[in-house]
Amino acid sequence: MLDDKILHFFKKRGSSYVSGEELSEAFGVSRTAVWKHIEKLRDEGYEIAASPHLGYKLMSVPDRLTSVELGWQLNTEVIGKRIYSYKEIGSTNDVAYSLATQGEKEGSIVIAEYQTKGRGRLGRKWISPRAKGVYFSVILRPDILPKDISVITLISSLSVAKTIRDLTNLAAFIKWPNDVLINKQKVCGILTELNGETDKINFVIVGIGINVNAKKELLPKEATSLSVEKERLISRLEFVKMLLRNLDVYYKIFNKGKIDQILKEYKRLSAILDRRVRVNYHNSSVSGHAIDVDKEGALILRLDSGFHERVLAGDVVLLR
Ligand code: BT5
Repeated sequence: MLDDKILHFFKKRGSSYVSGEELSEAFGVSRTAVWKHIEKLRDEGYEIAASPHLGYKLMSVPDRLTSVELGWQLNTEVIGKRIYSYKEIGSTNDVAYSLATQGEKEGSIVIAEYQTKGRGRLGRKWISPRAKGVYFSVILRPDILPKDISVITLISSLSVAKTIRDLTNLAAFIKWPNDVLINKQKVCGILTELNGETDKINFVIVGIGINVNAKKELLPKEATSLSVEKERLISRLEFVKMLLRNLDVYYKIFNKGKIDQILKEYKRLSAILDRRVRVNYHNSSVSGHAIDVDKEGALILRLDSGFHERVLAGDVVLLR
């Protein structure tokens, strides 16, 4: 798209002016056509100064999650090497899943400003207020067995909690297996889906939803957003770029087999370890003391009987 090419041209120039003539020559279009594209970019929220003698200069970019903005100087090795961005989508997980089925490379992401069919686990809904949050899915092809898939959710939740802490200083904690909380309220949910056979993974889709600038009224009762907690708007663009870099780093550490290092950081940010919890799953539940998370991402509970139980999935309720 010419708009994207013009943006790239501006970005490469940094803070200097670009003349209309230069742009028209570079892209083989008339100066009027260049001007029309500049107007279109302005309509999208880009602030572009125009001077009769000097030409155009990019002053500021909108907080939009486009592939051009996200990919600019992202500098990751795997995660986000290719970015598919949408204004509206059913579910980013569904689109990522179908791309992966067609052979899409590991690390590609699908991101959208709005989801009409945002999903949680077990057919639950994920509310995705338009342009207020971050909703994306990453395609991974990890060399692990399907039974160890929880470790991918573990890496992802750690990356989210770390990003929140680094960018906002808010005390984000991870609620096993797939939530991130601030002040005991859910700010992020993760949906990890797998395609594979009993002993082999073809690909994994990690869907991450984060409430960034949504007001309380737009969210479910027990949810919060970064802006509600921080009492100011947060740049979604900055947030996603930082998160993609953190995911890239932790996924690399994981691929080097250093899961111990990840677990150490994870446990420090856990909202449930050393607490009494109930885990609900498959129409039943189990209560106990959360004592550990193991290398496969499973939760270890100490039951009242003294026995240890290894839990692979479920919904955790903090008891006290
Ligand atoms: C999750 O499921 O928390 C996983 C959510 C994953 C969402 C991402 S967005 C990008 C990608 N594309 C998708 O379609 N999905 C992923 P679960 O643990 O089952 O929690 C679902 C429950 O969280 C719902 O039943 C609500 O109670 C609550 N919920 C829904 N929307 C929420 C929101 N925006 N913030 C906080 N809680 C929410």
